[in-house]
Amino acid sequence: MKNKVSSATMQLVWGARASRLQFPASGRKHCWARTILHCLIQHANRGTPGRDADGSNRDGRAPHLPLNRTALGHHTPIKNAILAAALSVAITSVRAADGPPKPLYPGAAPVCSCESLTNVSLPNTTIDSAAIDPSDGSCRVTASVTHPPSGDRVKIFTGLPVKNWNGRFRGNGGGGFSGGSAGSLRGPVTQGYASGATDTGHEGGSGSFALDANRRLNWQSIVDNAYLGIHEMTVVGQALTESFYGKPPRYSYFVGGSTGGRQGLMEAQRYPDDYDGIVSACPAINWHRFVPASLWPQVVMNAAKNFVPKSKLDAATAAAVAACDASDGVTDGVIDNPLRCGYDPKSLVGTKVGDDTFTEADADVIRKIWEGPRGTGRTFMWHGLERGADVFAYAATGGSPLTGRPFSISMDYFKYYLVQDPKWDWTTMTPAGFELLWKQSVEQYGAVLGTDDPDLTRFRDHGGKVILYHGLADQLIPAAGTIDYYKRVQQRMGGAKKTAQFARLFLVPGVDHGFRGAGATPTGQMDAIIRWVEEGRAPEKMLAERKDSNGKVTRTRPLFPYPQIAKYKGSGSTDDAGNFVSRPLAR
Ligand SMILES: [Ca+2]
Repeated sequence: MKNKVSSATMQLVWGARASRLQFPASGRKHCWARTILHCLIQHANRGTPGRDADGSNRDGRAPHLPLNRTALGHHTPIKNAILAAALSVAITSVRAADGPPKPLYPGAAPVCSCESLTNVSLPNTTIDSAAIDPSDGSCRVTASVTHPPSGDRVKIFTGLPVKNWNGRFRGNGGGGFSGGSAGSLRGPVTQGYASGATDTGHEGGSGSFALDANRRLNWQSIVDNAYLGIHEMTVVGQALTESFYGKPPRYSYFVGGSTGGRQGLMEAQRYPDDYDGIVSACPAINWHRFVPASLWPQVVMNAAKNFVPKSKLDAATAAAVAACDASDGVTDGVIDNPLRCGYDPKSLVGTKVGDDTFTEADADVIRKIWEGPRGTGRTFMWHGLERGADVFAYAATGGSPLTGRPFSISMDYFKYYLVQDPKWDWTTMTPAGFELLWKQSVEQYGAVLGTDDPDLTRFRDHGGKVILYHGLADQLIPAAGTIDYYKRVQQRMGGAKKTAQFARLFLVPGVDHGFRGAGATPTGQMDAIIRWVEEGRAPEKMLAERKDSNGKVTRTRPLFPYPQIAKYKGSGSTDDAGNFVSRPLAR
């Protein structure tokens, strides 16, 4: 909340409150007196650029995205399950290694009852309920925000610890097309955070909200999901926090992976005063490019009339790992720098994979998947999956004979956002048609969903800090897109050193979209961002851990800020982070 309103406005507000608004002289204090203050703050915040009256976005900036369970039903049950699980792990991994942070206001206690928060008044906002959650004793508030004249309804969930509030607000992100859920509040609230989440205007993980009943684009829903919902959640959540404790959160943090990672960077780009610290894991930025690009493997297989079975895809991935594993100095099943691995699957041609034989046509499909989509004249469209990542996530097949099972989020995006036909048959699309729709996506949704604006000046000047991290075997969002974005931030923000003063990217070898795999999983991100924001201690490295099935740590590795990467020094245990040093990542 700090720095959100000018000091003059603040003085006016506090002055008004002191002179005209009084808490009841006896009994439990009520929250209504805080309401006026928050109305004014809300109005100040709503001035943030972003949306015209018709709901369209014209300011050239970008906001948010998602990856979650989707409603492709029979098309993609397996991938949906993988994705949902991966996202849950990704987000959990942000929490797991961190203990509760130290309280900023020791002894802080509510100044009013939980139930009285229903009296808080905010513009275009209805407080639907406020009650103690019996399972954890926290105060849970559900609110709805609308944007007249639209009849949209963005649901906002806020959790407020009755005891041991640590003085901070934490916003939590969603996954896939899901903006978020109340379920994400439990962990942060237990650690003493006032915490918020939102459905960004629709329930579930389908992208169908983008179309109305007449198959026209529902721009209000698109914009709510893209960026408005998260901002509203932040404004309402911070206001409720101040109402409940009688003081605003001293610091605010946003944490999310995948779509949540995009939501965090969207906040930094579009609403730079909302948060002091952002943890952005495997962010689904570049949405307008990477989401349509994720259909490319199916387009390739469909055009070649060669749907490659999972066994052959896995064989190619294993062969690539075998070929490039040792080049980083440690044979551990991990390609530390897949950007340098040029393994060609031609060496597999003629070999047996189960009862099948790997063919030149199979090799050609896999080459094109790794290369990524290319247009007319082989022009670059987007990055492919890195060697070592699970190719099946994009190139899933099933049935007999084999047919394609496109990635559900990509499929929804094509059907609802691009083609505007829920019954669209993707198999009728040629590579040329794919290129046209990809270009449409870039032009139509770049400023809305792309979240690739490298200008973080306002966020930096606000004092904001952001930690990004991305698995180098991510099977759903190629890390190369995040590297591209970070390099663009460096160029825009005055170079590598100046950028590192407020934004750092950590690449994580050998882990997927859920930060699982042969590599080690990052830990301590929340502690790191708090230290950076509150103590000015920038993260020089982070620790990644690999655990066995009993939870025992069997390997540690350091992670260094891009463009540095950990390199084995040549002696000592390769399972001990102490035996690795920082070296520049080569491309
Ligand atoms: Ca290796």
